Amino acid sequence: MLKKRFYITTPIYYPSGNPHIGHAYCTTLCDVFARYKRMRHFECYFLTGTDEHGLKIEKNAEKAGLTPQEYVDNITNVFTKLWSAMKISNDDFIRTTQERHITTVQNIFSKMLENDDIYLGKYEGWYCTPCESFWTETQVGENHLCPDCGRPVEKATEESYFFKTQKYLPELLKWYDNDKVITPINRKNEMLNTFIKPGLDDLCVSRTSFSWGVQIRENNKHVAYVWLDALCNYLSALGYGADHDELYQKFWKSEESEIIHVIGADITRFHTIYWPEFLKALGLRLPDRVFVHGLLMMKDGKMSKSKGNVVSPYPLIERYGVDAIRYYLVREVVFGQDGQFTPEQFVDRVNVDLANNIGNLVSRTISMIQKYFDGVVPNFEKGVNPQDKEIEDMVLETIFQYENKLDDLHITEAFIDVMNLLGRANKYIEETAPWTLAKDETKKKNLESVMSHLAYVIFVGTKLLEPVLVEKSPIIFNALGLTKEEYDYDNLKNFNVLNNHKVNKTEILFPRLDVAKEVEYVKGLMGNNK
Ligand code: ME8
Repeated sequence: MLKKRFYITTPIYYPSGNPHIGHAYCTTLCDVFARYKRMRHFECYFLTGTDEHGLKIEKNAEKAGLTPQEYVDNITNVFTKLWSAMKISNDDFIRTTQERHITTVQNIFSKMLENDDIYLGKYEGWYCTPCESFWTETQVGENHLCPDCGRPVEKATEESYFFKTQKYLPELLKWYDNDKVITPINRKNEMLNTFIKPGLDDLCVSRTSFSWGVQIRENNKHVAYVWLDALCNYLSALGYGADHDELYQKFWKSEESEIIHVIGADITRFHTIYWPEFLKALGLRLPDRVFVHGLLMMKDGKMSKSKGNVVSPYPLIERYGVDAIRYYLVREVVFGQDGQFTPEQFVDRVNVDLANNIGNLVSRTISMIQKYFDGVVPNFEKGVNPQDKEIEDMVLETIFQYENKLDDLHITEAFIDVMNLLGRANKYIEETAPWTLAKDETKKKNLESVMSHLAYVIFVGTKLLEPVLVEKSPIIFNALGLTKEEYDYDNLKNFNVLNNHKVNKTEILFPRLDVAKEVEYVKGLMGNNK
């Protein structure tokens, strides 16, 4: 069934330190998917937010001499400011300290208790505070280190509620039968081999040793385990169980909605084992896809707040513009694999792809149309020059591949195809040598065709890049003389869209960077996350 609606979520981040480029990576990916779907006239709901409860936050707040609420208010503010600076188009921002969320978690907990999915027991095990995760003896090994983050764990014993993980295991495995639900597929195998086959323990879903959490109605000594609390955000933001639940009906309940969670590899277990089980316990449908992206690493390993090796996106945005950062993130880190942030690659991407491939193509084409045709794009005619058919076919093939790849979440590859199309257009200029054609009156038709083909390829390439290049694409459309109605996605395959349009000179779209100087500058930012 072709789904017409699209619900996409980022993880809700811990406001336990300022956001870094790793968070920006995940949020940008989701933003690009959301913008792509909207561009194709899907009804889309894009959610992000912050995960504000738990022991780690409570401890951090104490250290800072603030109440937990003051502490999370401050940092959440930094997150929302960053998203607006990065032109993130989220439809909502959920905070787990909001009343709407707290009520939903309490209702969900009550429902699970009523259904006998949760029981009261005693917990003895190892706890990793930074990850807010319990581990068994075997999982932490001899050295008592957290299997996720490698930091020391602490012994914990307390009365706790437990979720019966075996009860919904058959349904979980049925969901796993579909190879698309967890992408890339090796993540699914990892879950099966590491957690499911050795035997899933019941999950501890409440804590009594601290109070900064959602209080359980039935037993006020307990707060909900922060992961149960956090995962419910995907429902609470839609108004699940509330009086006004239109969004829930539209984007979760309706089979017409495609539900996609984008997460980092560090939190796969929660999203692909416990979350689907919680949903089954509530009798709800499961997400269509959980997309696990790789992590952005630094030379000394995973970029993380506690290691202090993080890069803040702000100074990058200020110096290079938001499009450069967005493009780098989407293009450089192959979706699903870990990527390494290096200043050299960053500067290279801006120069090679943005300044040369796009910027140059646009400015050369506009100047030539002005010089040879008084700024008016000649009418499009097919197949005049020997290379024209190849260009026409390549445009249609690129659009086809782009849609298939983005619909299947292969984001990096989709944008590589678009860059290849623009690269081909640059080569087409060299091959057809318009400056030579212009000297020969009998070659006028050839020259017209080169210009109309170039203008059209720029339109298509820019439209396909629009979800990434949010600032520069309207400038390019304007340079081509297109109105908003004309540069609608539905016009993408209309070869004649630019006929007789008056072009305008643009500013320099992406200034070429001085490699040595800018590499030094970016190096200076590393480790500085203010
Ligand atoms: O885990 N590279 O929050 P969190 C790429 N609150 N992405 C990175 C990254 C890196 N170096 N570092 C972080 C939590 N991320 C929970 C989530 S969801 C119900 C609760 C991204 O602040 C990546 O998407 O630790 C990762 O999964 C997420 O931030 C974790 O953010």
